[in-house]
Amino acid sequence: MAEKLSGSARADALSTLVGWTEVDGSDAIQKIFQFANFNEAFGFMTRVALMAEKLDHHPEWFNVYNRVEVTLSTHDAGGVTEKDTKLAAFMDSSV
Ligand code: H2B
Repeated sequence: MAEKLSGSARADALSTLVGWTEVDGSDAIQKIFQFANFNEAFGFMTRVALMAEKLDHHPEWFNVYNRVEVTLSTHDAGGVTEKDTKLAAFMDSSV
């Protein structure tokens, strides 16, 4: 099972990401993505969904029109693992 990231390994992993912040009160990271319109937002979600299935690692997310709010954590590990930072990096490269 993936191990929760902590200490310098966590800081290093998070420093490679753009715009992700730690969630208050839970071991998770979050980011709000804004797009030009619903079509762009849903295209992004579709690309991410295909990768999430491939990785067997799935985001918590909420979409209204052009906005996608994403929370990532590894439920099986109870916190942020390398699986989350990898999926976050993929999201950053998929906008
Ligand atoms: N996604 C996330 N974010 N965390 C998990 O622990 C997780 C998952 N576990 N997707 C996977 C599915 C697990 O439930 C299946 C059985 O492999």
